[in-house]
Amino acid sequence: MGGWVRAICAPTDLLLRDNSRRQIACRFGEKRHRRYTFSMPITSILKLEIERVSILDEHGNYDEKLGAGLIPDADLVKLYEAMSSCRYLDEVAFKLQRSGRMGTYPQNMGQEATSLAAAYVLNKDDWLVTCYRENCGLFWRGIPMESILLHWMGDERGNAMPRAHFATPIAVPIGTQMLHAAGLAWAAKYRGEKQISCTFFGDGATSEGDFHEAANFAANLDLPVVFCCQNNFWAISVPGRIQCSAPTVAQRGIAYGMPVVQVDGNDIFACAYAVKQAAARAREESRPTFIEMVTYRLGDHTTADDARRYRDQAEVDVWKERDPLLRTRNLLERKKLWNSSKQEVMQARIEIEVAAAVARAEEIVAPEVSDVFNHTFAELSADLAHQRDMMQTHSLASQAPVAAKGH
Ligand SMILES: Cc1ncc(C[n+]2csc(CCOP(=O)(O)OP(=O)(O)O)c2C)c(N)n1
Ligand SMILES: [Mg+2]
Repeated sequence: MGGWVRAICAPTDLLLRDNSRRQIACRFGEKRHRRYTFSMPITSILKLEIERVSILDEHGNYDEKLGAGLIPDADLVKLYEAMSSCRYLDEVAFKLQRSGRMGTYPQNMGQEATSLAAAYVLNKDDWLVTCYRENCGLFWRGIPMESILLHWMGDERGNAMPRAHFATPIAVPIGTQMLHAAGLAWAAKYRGEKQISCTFFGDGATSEGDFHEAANFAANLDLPVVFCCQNNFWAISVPGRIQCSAPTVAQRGIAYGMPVVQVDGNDIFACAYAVKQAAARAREESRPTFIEMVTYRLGDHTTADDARRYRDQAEVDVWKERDPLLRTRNLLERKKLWNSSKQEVMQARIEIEVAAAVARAEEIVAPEVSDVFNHTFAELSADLAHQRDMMQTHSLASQAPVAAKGH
């Protein structure tokens, strides 16, 4: 683009600016016609870089520097045992469903390291706001195994998370829990407490409106939230590339103005590293962080699914090699902290623990039908009390209806 500009100069040498903000010098009184060329260089206003953290990879490489002081050896043994017992519960739960003793169940297999790492590095009173593949982190917090079993057996008492564990009930409606996490963090900030919240969700959940609302609130209001996205590449049968065109899920966090990082989600060290940093940022600066934890579910989406219908066994086989349990065990063995006899002893103990949890879940006394009324309101209204009482009789006519109040 270009054109002509007519410049009549002022008493002193002066500088005129043409439309393109180019400076034209001329002397007093001089009439000039100058040929000029617009020059509007395109500038870069934002350059993005996303860091990826890996500390213990599937080949056994371990970064001593990044891993220093992160997980002491004694704790690593406990974390490995926790992942192993969670994995065994998964196997048992699958069989319970197949034998008609439990409803639909989503196996956690392959994703154990993510939530466990978070539960390990967070304070015990930081909120853990999960969806349905975070059993390992919940157990580490102290949620009893039978709670999870009861939930999937359709017994709501499984969702009554003891208040002391600062965990919210399992969230099956995709995405809802991220908003709860933002709300809990907002409440803590409002009260001047140092408590933060850490929420888990899948890659598919980042395509839900709830994610965008939660992320926007958290970033705008400076809320202490750690967003942990478990990118397992699938939302049931929908591959990630169909529901998100961006090369990383992490950049969805950048869009809302929060720091992001991608980690190897099958590496318990990398997950712990990222959550620790994010938790410090949340606590000290009251800022949210988005962590993309790249992982893989080795099982079907749930027991109602057959993943063989939409994904190749070759893909599953690659991820079996990257199993978080396998690589943690290999590291422990290299450090002479683990061997096959310890494995056998642990396995025997786990089998007893899981069997006891199954027994507790199956032997729980059936709830009263009236519980549906008794635990919904602090004070039951007259018409609801009437409904409850009528429900317990065999005849609708056996009691006179109470006059409805207010409507
Ligand atoms: C609001 C809502 N929509 C749809 C579903 C059905 N649904 C259950 S799981 C799922 C996919 C979730 O994928 P992702 O968030 O990646 O989690 P993943 O199961 O892979 O861990 C869908 C669509 C649901 N539970 N809730
Ligand atoms: Mg997914």
